[in-house]
Amino acid sequence: AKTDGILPAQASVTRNVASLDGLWYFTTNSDYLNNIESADDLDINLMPVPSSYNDISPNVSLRDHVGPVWYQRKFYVPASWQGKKIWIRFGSVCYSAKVSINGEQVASHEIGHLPFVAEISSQVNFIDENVILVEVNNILTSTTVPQGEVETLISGRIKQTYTFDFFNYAGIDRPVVLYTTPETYIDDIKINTKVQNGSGYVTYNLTIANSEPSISLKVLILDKSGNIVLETENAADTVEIENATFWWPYLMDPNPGYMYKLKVQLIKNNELIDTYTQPFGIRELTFDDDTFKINGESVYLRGFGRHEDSDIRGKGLDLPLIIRDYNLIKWIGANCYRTSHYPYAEEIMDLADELGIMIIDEVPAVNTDSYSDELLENHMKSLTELYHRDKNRPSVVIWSIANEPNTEVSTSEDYYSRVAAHIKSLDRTRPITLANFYDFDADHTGQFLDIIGLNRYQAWYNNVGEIDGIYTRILAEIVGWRLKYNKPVLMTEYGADSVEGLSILPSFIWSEEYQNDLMAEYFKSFDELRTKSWFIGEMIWNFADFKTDQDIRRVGGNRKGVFTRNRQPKTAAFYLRKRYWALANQLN
Ligand code: GCB
Repeated sequence: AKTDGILPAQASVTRNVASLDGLWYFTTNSDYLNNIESADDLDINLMPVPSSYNDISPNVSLRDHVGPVWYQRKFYVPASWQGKKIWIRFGSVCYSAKVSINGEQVASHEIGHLPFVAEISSQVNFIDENVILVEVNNILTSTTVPQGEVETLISGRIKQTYTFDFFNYAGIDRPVVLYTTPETYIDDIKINTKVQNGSGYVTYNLTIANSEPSISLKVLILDKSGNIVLETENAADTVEIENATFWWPYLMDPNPGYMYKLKVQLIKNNELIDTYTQPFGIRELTFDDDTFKINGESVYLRGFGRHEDSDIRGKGLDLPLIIRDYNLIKWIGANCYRTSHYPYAEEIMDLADELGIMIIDEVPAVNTDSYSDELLENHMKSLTELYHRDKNRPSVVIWSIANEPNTEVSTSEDYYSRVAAHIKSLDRTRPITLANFYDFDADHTGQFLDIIGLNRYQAWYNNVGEIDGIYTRILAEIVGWRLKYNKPVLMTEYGADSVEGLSILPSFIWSEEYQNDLMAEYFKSFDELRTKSWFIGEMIWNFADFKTDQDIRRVGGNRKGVFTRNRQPKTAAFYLRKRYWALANQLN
């Protein structure tokens, strides 16, 4: 599959888009491949796209299925598409996909949560129905990102095991679209911005596929209201926009998330042959040993670790849910979250751009515990693909190259030096971090990072019940990392589980009171640290409760959310809201 030039499908006067979302035939049994419509290995042999398949059925064998499943549907291609290039684009398939059209394989892709496209012009027909079959496989091994292991249980059943703390949902979990481009088309657009004295400097670079000398270009920059602020004719350029409106994070400006558009037009013999409009924001990040700034102003991150997770649909894209989530993020006054522990849907990222929510954009590398060249290659591939997808997003302010890998073993040193060098070879405009779990004296990776990310569970996994030890211990740990590496430090995770409605006084673990009391002690240490410019933010774990694998430490899943899984507030949400709004008013 193609994973660069991965611009989202966009309908325009030169391009068509048709959705393939809806109900697809589905089976876990390859015997039905020639007659999937009669498959009876499950309840109903129809599966919604987009969705994870695991929780759609009451059937445990589907929830815990390991190995391939098949999705199939039919579609027509309009006759008016003849003569154009026809493409198919998947927002994500977890974990790997093989796509065939009318019996011919057109694409394969590995690593979930990332988009891929394939040209299918010569496989589709215009006279009859077309059949698409997608084989989806959820198996994780020691060289997939993330890692997992397949075991055979005493019953003979195959089980996927993994150490990461969220359910290994699988399926076609983001939209599938067909779209057209002309023969010569805009394949990619790259935009970088800088700010100086009220001006925005926009550097863009276009990739035009199958270009020829008779083709000329027009590049327009439009402001949010659609007024043309600039016009050029070059495929690559740096242009100045005077009195630009900068992209600011939520609550740092009355008008956060201001987006411009770069509109590209390809013209041949006075005729428009292709056009694509790329949104972008004008902002510049600066970072050094002591600070992290946006447009020259220090930013303090107040936010969450999150998950794409909800009842029934698992990680499937769900528009009501994502709007609800952003409403809650605004309500609570947060300005940031980390896409723990994998890239989130593009629809979610678009809203972050437009609302001014800063994103720590994380690859799917979570809990890596053994290193190999093959793993390294896949890990770097996930970063490359994430970069291609998200490079133009103003909301992405930090790349996270891993969550809680084993950074204690000496082999991690060489491995992360390469991972870090790889993302730096693609992008030097954004700082990089890693959410760390080990002690500073055992760590081998901080030297390669711009920002140290720390996940800490004082008074929960460590010293449970000892809320009065949090302040001293957290200060000591954070200052220890600072002294070792002399770099900005960010608390990427802290928190406690609570079951909504469980009230216990004096506070006791799992109660809402305990979660609140624990937060209060963390806040004390953060307030002490905030006096230093190098302590750049706090992100509670987690925004909402989420499903995990079965584990005696989990009650229907991880309950560290300040919201429940169906996005209602626990008492912690009101407490956090008070703090985040106070921070916003004080700092900005
Ligand atoms: C962590 C992990 C996160 C878990 C969390 C927990 O450190 O990064 O994935 O969910 O702890 O609650 O255990």
